[in-house]
Amino acid sequence: MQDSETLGQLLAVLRRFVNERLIPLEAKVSEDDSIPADVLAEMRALGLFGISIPEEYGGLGLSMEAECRAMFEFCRCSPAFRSAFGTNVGIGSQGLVMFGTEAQKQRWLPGIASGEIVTSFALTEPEAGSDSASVRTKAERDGDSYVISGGKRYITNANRAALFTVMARTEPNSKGGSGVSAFLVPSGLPGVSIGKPEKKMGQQGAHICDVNFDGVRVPVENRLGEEGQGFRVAMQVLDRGRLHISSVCVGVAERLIEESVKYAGERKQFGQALASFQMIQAMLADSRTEANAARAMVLEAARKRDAGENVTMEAACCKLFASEMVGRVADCTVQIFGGAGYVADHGIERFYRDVRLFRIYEGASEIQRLVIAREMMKQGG
Ligand code: COS
Repeated sequence: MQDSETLGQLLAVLRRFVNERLIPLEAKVSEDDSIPADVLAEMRALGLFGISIPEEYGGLGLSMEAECRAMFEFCRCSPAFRSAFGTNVGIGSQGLVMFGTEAQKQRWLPGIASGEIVTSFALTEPEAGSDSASVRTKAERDGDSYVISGGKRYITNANRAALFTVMARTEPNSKGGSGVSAFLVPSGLPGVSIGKPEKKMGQQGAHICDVNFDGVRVPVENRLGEEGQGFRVAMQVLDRGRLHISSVCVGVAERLIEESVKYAGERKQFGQALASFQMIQAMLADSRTEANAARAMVLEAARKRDAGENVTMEAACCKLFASEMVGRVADCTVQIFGGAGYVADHGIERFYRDVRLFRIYEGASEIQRLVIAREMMKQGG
């Protein structure tokens, strides 16, 4: 789906769905720490689980630019809703899309696109967070199988996942990324166990869990890419994922700006609307400027990626700027709402907690800076 008219229709449908269906449910989802099953079914029916999956495998086949535009629109609601399909669209499926064999794609992608299969990306470990090349989970070759053992940490959607992309070390004596391979591991295999969802600062309704692999036997056909190529698979998946998350940050910022403008127009102090005070106007203007800048950066990087260019540096720039931007916008929003921003009723404090994660997952801000600087040295600027 690449023509602008069809994309325009999708964006209009998403706007209506978010406004009418999701925003009214935000408080309940947060309180219950769960998204109702009928809402998940509606998201599946809208094709959201497969927006990035090629049409030949049952997805909507959006370009990166179109996917980012869809997220600008969809993410005007609690980020927990996006998380329900985020792994299917991003880090849980894109290794398969980019590096999968035709047989692997035929087997898994249609179910991922429809949302029948939830996917999850298992890279992080207790001792391998930002230093993701130091994974200790091992995969030992045994005839036509690999036997996987090790523990993964903070894995998004693990409790709902039917399929994991698991990064595991196939060369036991190797250090760093070179001895790591990627595997497609169905969650129903003997030896896979999932921990309880963690209690978190925000994004209730989205879940992360530990996952343990205890002698899990997977056939050689489930290896994704060549042996030893798994870290590259992970990094390329993350390059793309970082653009996706950046567009999520822009969407959330748009919602917060809308809320701020509305509240500043309605709320009166000293006999005037808050919006008439220049110190409030400055916060609104700064938020608008930064959100526009992030939007423009994301779209430019997405277009480059669609044109086949390497966007490692651009994706890291976007993730760094957009995640920090939405943090500042959320802070201004709390400030504009004042006491009402701090108490739970208006939901602003919930967004303030929710957006904190954007500076941490899919590569912390410090890692984005490291990636940017390294690429600058390589590229000479
Ligand atoms: N695309 C393709 N290949 C890449 C790549 C990319 N974006 N980034 C790195 N690689 C390759 C390198 O070319 C190198 O290959 P060779 O060994 O053949 O030279 C290999 O991967 C190792 O890369 P590097 O030396 O840069 O690894 P480091 O351990 O020094 O650093 C960082 C890697 C820190 C950038 C990486 O671990 C990272 O992104 N960490 C954050 C992880 C993260 O985002 N976690 C979030 C949880 S997952 S949701």
